[in-house]
Order: sequence, then structure tokens, then C-alpha cells
Amino acid sequence: MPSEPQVYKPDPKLSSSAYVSTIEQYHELYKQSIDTPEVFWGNIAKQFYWEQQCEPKNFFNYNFDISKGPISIKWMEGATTNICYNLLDRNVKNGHGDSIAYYWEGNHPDDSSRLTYRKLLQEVCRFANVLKAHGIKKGDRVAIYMPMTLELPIAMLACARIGAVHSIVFAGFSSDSLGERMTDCQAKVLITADGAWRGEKLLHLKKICDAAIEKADELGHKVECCIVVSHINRSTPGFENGADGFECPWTEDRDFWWHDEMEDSEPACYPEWMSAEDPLFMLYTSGSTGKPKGVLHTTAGYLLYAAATFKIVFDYKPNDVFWCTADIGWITGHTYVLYGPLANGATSVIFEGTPFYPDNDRYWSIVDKYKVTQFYTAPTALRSIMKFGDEPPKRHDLGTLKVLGSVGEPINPEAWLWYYRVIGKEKCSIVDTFFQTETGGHVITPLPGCTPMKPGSATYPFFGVKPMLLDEGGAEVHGEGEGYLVFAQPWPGMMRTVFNNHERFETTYFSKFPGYYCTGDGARRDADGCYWVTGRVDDMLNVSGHLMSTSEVESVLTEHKRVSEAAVVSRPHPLKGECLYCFITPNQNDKFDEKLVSELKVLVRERIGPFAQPDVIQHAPGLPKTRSGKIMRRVLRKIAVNDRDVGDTTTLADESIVEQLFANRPN
Ligand code: 6R9
Repeated sequence: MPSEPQVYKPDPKLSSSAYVSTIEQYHELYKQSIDTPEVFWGNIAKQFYWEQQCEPKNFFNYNFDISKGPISIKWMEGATTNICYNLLDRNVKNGHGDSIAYYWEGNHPDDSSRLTYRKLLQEVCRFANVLKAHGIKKGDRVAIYMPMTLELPIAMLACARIGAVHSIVFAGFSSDSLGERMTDCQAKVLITADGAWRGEKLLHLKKICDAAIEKADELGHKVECCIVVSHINRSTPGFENGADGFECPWTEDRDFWWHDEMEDSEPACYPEWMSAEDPLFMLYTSGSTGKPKGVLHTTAGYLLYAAATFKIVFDYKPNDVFWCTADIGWITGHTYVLYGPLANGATSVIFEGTPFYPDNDRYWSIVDKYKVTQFYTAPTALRSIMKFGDEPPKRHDLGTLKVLGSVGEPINPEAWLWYYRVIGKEKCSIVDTFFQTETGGHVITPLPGCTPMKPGSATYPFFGVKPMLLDEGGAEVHGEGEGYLVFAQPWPGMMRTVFNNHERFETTYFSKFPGYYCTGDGARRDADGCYWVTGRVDDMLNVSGHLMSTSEVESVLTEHKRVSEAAVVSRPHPLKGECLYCFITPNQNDKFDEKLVSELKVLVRERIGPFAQPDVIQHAPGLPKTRSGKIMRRVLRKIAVNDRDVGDTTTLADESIVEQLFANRPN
């Protein structure tokens, strides 16, 4: 590993007002949360409304050991509540009706609006009544394929209000993927928009939905109805003439315009009281084998966990303005655009567009415009913005920022430091939040104003989360060391099952190491007990007996001034077992040449060790990324061995990259 990393202490001003302000206080609360979860989470539950309370002895029950019976996780059994009621009615009743729930910023900078808590509640009730009128009942699944418009949270909360289970498919997936997911979850209705703008690109969402409904038909599932938001055809500044000729295909008796349905709908709807373990939503996540898994989250535990992690990890205070750039179609958006902020009566920004439209400073202009206090994004976004240098952020006042979040992949120290210095002016805490669709919310993360920060480390577990490292044989790795990252007991926000396939849930997460939830990630624990998540276990490689993670090498490669992005995969090697094959994207105005290749080899030798010297460094004009920004290393491994059988690449944002990379292979 690189020499001991520098430790960055939180700004004293931030510490003095933080909910958890010293590391000693963190340790004390952490111990309580592990030893007496019912006390810790019971205190958090008190702020919410329960139609029926649960008996203290039923607060928490689980089995993590498959040899003792089916895996089961239950929080607050016997309690009943409604999450929408807690997010909206409760806040309105507490005097926050006129507070802004969402500032909405459209793709075009002149397109914006806002919603107060009171107005949001009315819209949600109206749409809940629309769903009811279409026969949607408690337990039914509702598919959603929408751009980042305000109708998206309205639709989700309307489902929650009547006890329907929303199943969102990110509006960048293909029609086949949407059709397969709707079939898997047996969705009765699909909610979408006619189209959406991303930068200057027009997306024909309804066309994709039509093809998806057809795909579902082929697979034997009928989607009964489709409700469509007229987004393109309402006036969009800057594009008054841009959508000329835009057509939204229509099927009479199956398709309904959102605005027509809402017109006469009552703005009041009595909430459905749900049991604590009734399903709230499902969200598909790709598996390393087989079709995507419908990760299922339930009501009470998810509410507690979304609320607590949002408040504490972002240190959200009244009057703050929070902005998470993630699309709501991912777990980060579910928990930190919707449920977490609203559970706290918070004000957030929802942004429809991209960081590059109309210019590369768009994120920073939004931070400035809404006086954002907490900003939350992904390393891949940061790296793509960093390419343009320090000047775009310098055009704006970023002085309101207090906390900067990172999520989705290990953050390379280069990006971390840029975030810390150029965006945070060395005054903000950086929270590198590790979590998964499955975990529902942050599980390993620093706390702002409290945890000393190390660039690239997610540091310590959140309350109630008990991480452990295990070796291949399942033995615990104590102290400093590396291994499989597992969790030894449940926290309220974790998934409960794979929809309609509990067995797959058990084999995927609980069979490798009986008694533990297995994340599928590797991690290292350093002398201070900080965790360094090293990436998916299948991204680990072993060169001449040295275990290393691809992300470790990528971090070093991206330290080079001329490198924008790097992706490393393992290639079989006759002597070393495996060797490193690296894909390098230089900065916009830098070129890829022999000099760069040899400098990078030296850099890796110097920073990690001679054993880690890459065997191949190839030029990559772009990397094969999924639409959520994750590099598809499976494809890169095929390119490394010149195997054209790359498998399914339909979830890539740009499939043509694959061909380019084959063409660029050095001999
Ligand atoms: C939230 C989200 C989960 C996988 C996870 C891990 C990687 C996420 C990370 C991180 C290192 C972090 N991951 N956050 N790795 N540091 N802060 O991204 O959910 O899409 O289900 O992906 O992402 O590999 O296992 P999801």
C-alpha cells in the first residue's frame, strides 16, 4: 500500500455544531447501538407517528444463520404506520407546511419550480386517488420509468400512501430491461413521461415504454395501463422550438395523460396503515450471474434508517439546503433524494440535467443559486468535472457548503483532494459513504465534524452496523488486514428478501459465510480501525501472490497529471498468475504516448511496489460504463484477452466504446 495517508481533521466550526461532534461520542453511541439496538432505534422511532405501537420485546428479531432455518429480518413487528403520512402530513401538522420540500431545477437553467410540503401532500393525495381509480390496491406493484421531474417523487409517495409497492427502473435502461423487470414484478401500471431532455439530447421515453410493454407481453405479462406526464410538451425554456416534430405514441384505453387524470382528483386521501414489515418498494440491482434481483425493502425499518443516516451523515440542520445529484432511479436517489430528506422535513434540490449543460460549471452554478449546504455526488462525476480544471467552480460562490458526499465506488485520493480543496476550500467534511442497494442506506461512512478523514477510506460503521473481515475460509481477520467485508447483525434499513425469490436472497448473501450478510466487496482495515473498501471481490487480483484491488492501482494511475480516468483489470499471466492490464483515458487536451506509458509504470512501481507494475497500458478514449457510471470490468477483461465474446452490453451508456477499445489494443 502507499505510505501512511495524511489524516484530515474536521473543521472546528463544523464540529462545534455537529450532532455527533467528537470521535469519543461516536464510539459511545456506536456501542449503545450495537449492544441495545432497541434502545438506540427506539429513540429514533419516537419522532414518527405510529398508528399502533410495537411491543418492546418485538422491536428486533432476526436469523442470519441459514443452518438454523430461513433467513429472516424483522424490525418493529406489530407496529403499523404509513411512511407517506410521516414524511408529509406529520411535517405539515408540525408547522412546516410552507417550507420548501423541493427546489426543482430543469435541464435548462431558465426552467425551475418549487414545491412546499403542503402542496406536495396535496399532489400526492391527488395522484394516490388516480391510482386508486385505476384499481391499484395495497400490495400491487407500480412500475415507474421517469425523468427527474417533480411528478417522480409525487408518484412514489402516492404509492406509499395507498400501500402499493413502487418499482422504479432508471430511465436510461433499454425497453427490454424495463419489459423484463415489469414482468418479474408483475407491474399493473407503468408511470412515465412523453420524453425528457438531457443536455441537448431528446429522450423518447414513451416510445421506449411502448416497446417495453410489448416485451412484457411477449414474456406473458400484461401491463394494464400507462400514465404519461406531458413533460416535453409543456413549455420548456430554450427549447420552445426544439421539440418540433416530437411525437408521443399513444394507445387508446391503455394510455392516460397525467394532467387529465389529476384534473378532478381530490387533494385528500386517507393513508393506508401498513404493518412494519409490509413491502415499501423494490429496486432491481444486477447480479454477477443471472437476471437482475428485485431487492425488497419494507416500511418501518427503512423509515428509521433513511431518516437517521440522512440527518447524521449529512449533519442536516433546519434551513440547510441539501442536494444529491443521483437519479432517483438508484438507491441513492430513493434514500437521499426522497425518503431521508422528507423524513427530516428537509429542503432539497432535484436536478433534471447534466453537469455539462449548458456549460461545465452547471453543478456549481446550482450550488450558488440555491445556497446548497450539503452536496452529494459520485467519484465518476467528480473525475469528469475535474478534467476541466479549477476555473469552472471558481466562477461561483460555493461558500455555503459544509458537507461534501461521495458514493458509488471507492473515491481515488486525487479526486478526494480536489473535492476537498477546490470545492470545499478545506473547510468542508467529506463523507465517503459506502452502501449498496441492498443495505438501504449508508453502512460505513465518516460523520461530518466528527470523524478524522483519510482520502479513499469510508472510515467507520454507521450506528447499528457491525462490519467484520473474513478470510477465504471464513475465519475472522482481526486488527489490521484485508478480507471479505461482511456484516454480523442486521440494521433496520437492510433488504428483507429478493422479490418472489427468497432462496436467491439466501444463496446470494448468506451462503458463502453462514451467519453473516456478505456484501461481495473486499475491504482492508488499517491500524486505526478505518475501513478501506477495495471494490467488488471479483475485482481483486493476485499478482505473484500479492493480493491487490483494481481500485488501488487505479487510484495511483489517476494521480498522474495527464490522466483523467483509469480502469484496471486482471489478465491471466503464465508466470505471475495474473497481471495488470490498464485502460487509460488522458485529460481532454493531453495525448497518450510512450512517455506517459513509461511514467505510469514507474508511478505504480513507486507507489505500490514492483510486483504491481502493469504489463499492459492501453489508450481508452472512453470506458465502458453503465448508465449509473459504474465501469463494466467484465467487458474490459474480455478486451484484455482479445475475446470478442463480451456478452450482454445493452446496459452500457455507450456500446460503441467496446469496439473502439478492441481496435486500440496494442499488439
Ligand atoms: C450506493 C450504491 C453498490 C456497490 C458496492 C461497492 C460500490 C458504493 C462505495 C462503494 C467504495 C464507496 N460502492 N459506494 N465502494 N466506496 N463509498 O452505489 O449502490 O448501485 O447497489 O452499488 O458500489 O462495490 O457493493 P449500488
